[in-house]
Amino acid sequence: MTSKQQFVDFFPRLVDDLLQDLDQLEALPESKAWVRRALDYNVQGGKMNRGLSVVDALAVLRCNATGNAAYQLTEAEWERATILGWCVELLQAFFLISDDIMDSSITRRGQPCWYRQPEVGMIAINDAFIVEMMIYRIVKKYFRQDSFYIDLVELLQDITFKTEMGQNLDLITAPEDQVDLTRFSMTKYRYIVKYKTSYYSFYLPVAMALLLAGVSEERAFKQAEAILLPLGEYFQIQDDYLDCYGAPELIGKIGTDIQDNKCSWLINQALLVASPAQLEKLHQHYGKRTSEDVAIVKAIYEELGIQKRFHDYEAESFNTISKLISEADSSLVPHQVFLDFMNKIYKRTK
Ligand code: DMA
Ligand code: MG
Ligand code: MG
Ligand code: MG
Repeated sequence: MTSKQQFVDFFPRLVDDLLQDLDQLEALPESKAWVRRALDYNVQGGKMNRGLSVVDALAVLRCNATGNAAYQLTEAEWERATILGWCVELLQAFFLISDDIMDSSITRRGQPCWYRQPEVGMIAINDAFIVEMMIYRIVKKYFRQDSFYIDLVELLQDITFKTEMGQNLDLITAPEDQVDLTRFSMTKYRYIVKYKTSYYSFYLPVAMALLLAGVSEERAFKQAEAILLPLGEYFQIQDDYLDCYGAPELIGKIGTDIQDNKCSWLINQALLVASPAQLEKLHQHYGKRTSEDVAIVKAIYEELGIQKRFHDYEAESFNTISKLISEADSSLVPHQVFLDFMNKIYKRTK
């Protein structure tokens, strides 16, 4: 497993690259200072699971390809995987800056959301676009000569588009001041989550590692997708659980799903088992901003044993995904790639 510290220590080098690149645009010192601050504020400080997974997955793929279980990535291999890992983290920052505006969130990674910084406000929208373009500046600088360059660019664009469509459905299913719980269903939930979370958080890092490892077989990518999308669903269900029951000091953010009228796993589970009287109360109090409304919704979750339902789901999902992994064709993608990912997130509290 790669050391997180080494990965983190590489970031300033990329920031320097990116700022140097701005010279081509004759960027003024104040612009460069702004971009540096936006990058420092929004890209660092997360768990970095997504970025680290590119490095970890490449390490497993190289062990497998060389037939040497103790194979260590060369400096150059490590660096290329680290660069792409940071590209996933930049993509994540781009999504989170905008997600926090759209979700009216308060904190992220233990500090105020970027758009809530007094001097930032809606400038954050353009900052999100800038952070997104940084990905392509980096990819161009480091991978333009590679035969997979266009595949990599198309992969990033395709995954970004999928995420945006997922975010769109997440948002239009949760209109403000228009609570209609009949809009929600587990089917819709699964669709939202697959697109808004699983592709970019789980499939993308492994797909990047496959490209770096020189894998071009479509079947390998399909195999990765078949396991990583369910794993992503499990991850987002944890995210929804933690939104309500997680400790803000640990998750670094304050939950807003109930207030935001979100089609979350918790409300969908509640809708499956609520009595007519409980349903009526949920209709009345879900998607409202006052702490009294939120408390009533949480009390109904309690009555319905939603926390226990989650823990049961978690155990069951671990079994289902472990089975999926064990049945996968390891000549396409070694099982360890998926097991590493699973270990990073199983029973997480942050
Ligand atoms: C996460 O949805 C999806 C993206 C693309 C950021 P979310 O709003 O549940 O995320 P969070 O709980 O981190 O705000
Ligand atoms: Mg959000
Ligand atoms: Mg959101
Ligand atoms: Mg969430």
